[in-house]
Amino acid sequence: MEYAIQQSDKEIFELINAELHRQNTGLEMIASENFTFPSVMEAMGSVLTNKYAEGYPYKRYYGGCEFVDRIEEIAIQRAKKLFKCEFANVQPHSGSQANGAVYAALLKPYDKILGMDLSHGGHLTHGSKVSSSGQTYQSFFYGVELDGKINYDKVAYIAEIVKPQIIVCGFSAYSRELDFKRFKEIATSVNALLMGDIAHVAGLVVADEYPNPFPYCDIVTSTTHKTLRGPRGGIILTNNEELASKINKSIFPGIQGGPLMHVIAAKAVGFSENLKPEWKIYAKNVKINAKIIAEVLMQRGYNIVSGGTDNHLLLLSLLDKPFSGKEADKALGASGITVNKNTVPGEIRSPFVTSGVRIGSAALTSRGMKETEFKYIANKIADVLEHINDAQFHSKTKQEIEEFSKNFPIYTKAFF
Ligand code: DSN
Repeated sequence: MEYAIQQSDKEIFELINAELHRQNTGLEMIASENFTFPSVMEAMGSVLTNKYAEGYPYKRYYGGCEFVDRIEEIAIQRAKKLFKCEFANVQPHSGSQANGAVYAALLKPYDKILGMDLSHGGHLTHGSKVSSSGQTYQSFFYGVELDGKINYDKVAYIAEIVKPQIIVCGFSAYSRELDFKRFKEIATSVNALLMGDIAHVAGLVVADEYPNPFPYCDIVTSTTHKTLRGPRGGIILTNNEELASKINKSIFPGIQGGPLMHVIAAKAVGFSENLKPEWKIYAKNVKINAKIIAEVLMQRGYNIVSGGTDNHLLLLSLLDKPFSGKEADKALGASGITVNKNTVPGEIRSPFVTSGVRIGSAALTSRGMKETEFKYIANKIADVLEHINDAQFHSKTKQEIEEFSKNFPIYTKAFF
């Protein structure tokens, strides 16, 4: 037997292999997902998982940290180089932890957060009432207009009324560029700090394919696994030493315990990929491919929120169609195309049903798919939606997709 787990836990071994098959034979188009590098997975599966290292490099509460100190130091140096900033904390376990730590560092309970409305493309951690960000702090929201774009004059107007301590600019479902400079002007005018959450677009930012939040944002948070294509995790960046010190304390001992050293090593390995010249080509292709999907779907009579995309994602609005985002998600899933249902501006359905579908290009670009393949896929999406209730059509499409996917294998094994 090749792996210990094969013998010790056959049930989980088989399920992990089933997931490998699913990833290889379907089309992964969830905008927040990607296929990370085998080298990143090797670091994640390494002996580093055994090590406790509370604290920060060379200032730990445990012995035996001489190697993990160097690893974390390298991850920090690479993050700073990549994002062109002065301070980086690479310990957040996730993007949500990163955001929570920033709030805990810089706000008092009941202080005010102004963020993008979840149903307009924001994120739970930008003040949603079901998240601690909306329960510990008073949260207020700006959104998009019916054209799907942010109206900055309106953001300024809301900020003037609310007078928040922190303004969050960032999103999980917005396909246009953010004007970080304008956000900073608004934040300055009300004496607020500006936090940029670039979880979705970080991989494009580091390739200069999306505006850089620095020097405008006081703090920048991100995940490392979306367009950045590294391991699952978070980071916090800033140019302000005082904020960096507060944020470090907020991550540890504030809200986290022992850092995940295997993931921090994997972040370092992922950053080294992001620093290579090839990364710029990847990021460029991610954007080109997202545009192709949007163009084909519009040609096929579908509405794309804001009329297109400037990044890796697009939001298909089904408000004018006789079916919901949930039904579209289900039909596409049955056809081997994985997306997620998503609310759209002017939403008339619940967040569990929705009138939209969010589609991303990052993962399939990692598989080496290009213009021809993305045109084929976008047409398949339109075909499936035209046969929304035809289970036979879905299963025939799934077979075609499986054949098509075989030309773009992503992993030959499940364990690294
Ligand atoms: N779950 C992520 C997304 O899909 O955008 C955000 O946390």
